[in-house]
Amino acid sequence: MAPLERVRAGRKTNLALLVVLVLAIGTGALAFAIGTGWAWWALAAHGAAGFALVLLSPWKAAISGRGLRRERSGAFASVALAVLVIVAVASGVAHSAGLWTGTLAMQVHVGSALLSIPLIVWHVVIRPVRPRRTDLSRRALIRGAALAGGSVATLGAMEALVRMAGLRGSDRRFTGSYERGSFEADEMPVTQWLDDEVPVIDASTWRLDVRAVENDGVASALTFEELDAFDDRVQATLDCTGGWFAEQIWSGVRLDRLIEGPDEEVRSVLVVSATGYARRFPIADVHGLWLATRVGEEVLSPGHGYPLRLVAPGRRGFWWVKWVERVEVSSTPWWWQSPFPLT
Ligand SMILES: Nc1nc2c(c(=O)[nH]1)N[C@H]1C(S)=C(S)[C@@H](COP(=O)(O)O)O[C@H]1N2
Ligand SMILES: [Mo]
Repeated sequence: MAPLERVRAGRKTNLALLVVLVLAIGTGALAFAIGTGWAWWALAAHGAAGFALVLLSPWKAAISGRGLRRERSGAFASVALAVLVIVAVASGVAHSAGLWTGTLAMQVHVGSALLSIPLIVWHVVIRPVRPRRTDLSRRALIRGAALAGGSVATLGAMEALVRMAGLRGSDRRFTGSYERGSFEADEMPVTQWLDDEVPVIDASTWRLDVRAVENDGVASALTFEELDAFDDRVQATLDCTGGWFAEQIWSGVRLDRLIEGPDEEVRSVLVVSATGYARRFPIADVHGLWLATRVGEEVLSPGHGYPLRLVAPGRRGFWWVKWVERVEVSSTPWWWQSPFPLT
C-alpha cells in the first residue's frame, strides 16, 4: 500500500474500533440493566461487539506498531488501553465459555472495561479520528456490514464449539449467569454491589419504617413478627450481575399491602437499607415487589439480608435491597437515580 492509502486505511480501522468499543460498552451496560428475556439480545449484541474487536485487532496491531516505532508521546497510555481491552475481551470470552465462571471473572471483565473508558476518551482527544462524509459511503457501509456479519458468525461458531466441547458455557441463563444454590439458600453466594458490609441487626429492636404518604412525618413502624406473619410467597430468581443466579421461594409481605391506594402525586417508592444502599421503583411496581423475611421457609441469614430484604422478580440482583429499614413513597420519578448503585 502507498503511504497515503495506509493512513486512510488506518483511519477507517480506528473509526470502526471506536464505534465498536462504544457499542461493546453500551450493550454491556444494557445487559446489566435488563432483567427480563430481552437481556438475551443485549448479551448477543455484546458478544458480537467483543468479536468485532477481535476481528479488527490485526489491522489495529499494524497501525499501533507503526505508531509505537515513531515513539510519540502517550505511548504508555495507549499500550495500557490495549491491555485493558484485551483483558476485558479475554475475561468475557472465558466467562461465557464457562472456563472461568466465578464472580471474579465478571469483576475483572467490568473493571477493565470501566478503566478503559477514560483512556478511550483521552485517546480520542489526543489522536482524534475525524469522521468524513465518505465514511458513510456505500463501500464503507458494505465493510461495516461485513464486519458485523463476521462478528455474529464468530459468536455463533464459539457457541457451537462450547456446546460440542461440553463446556459449562452452554448452560447459562438468558442473562449469561450460571446457576448457584437454587432452593438451597445456604449454597447461594452472598454478594454486595460494591463496598457494603454485612450489618449486625438485632431484630427485636429493629423496625421497618413505612412512609406511605408523602412528607408524612408520622410513619408506621412494623416489627419483625408483624412482617413475618403475612406469609405472602413468591418463587423468584435472584440474578446477580456478578454472573450467577439462584431460584428460591421467598416469603414475607407484598409491598402493596403496606402501601395501599397511593394518591396521584406519588410516582415512586424508595427502598432503603440500614447501610444506606437504596433503590427507587415505579409506584405501579408495588404489586410485584415483596419484602421477604424468609427464603425456603428459613429466616434470612445475615449475609442474605436479615431481617428483611426486597425481592424484585424480573430485575437484576442490585435491585434486591438487603437489610431494608425504610420504604418511602414520593413524587420523585423512579428514574431520578443513578442507573447503577454508586455504593
Ligand atoms: N444493602 C445492600 N443490598 C444489596 C446489595 C448491597 O451491596 N447492599 N447488593 C445487591 C446485589 S448486587 C445482589 S446480587 C444481591 C445479592 O443478594 P445475596 O447476597 O442475598 O445473594 O443483593 C443486593 N442487595
Ligand atoms: Mo449483584
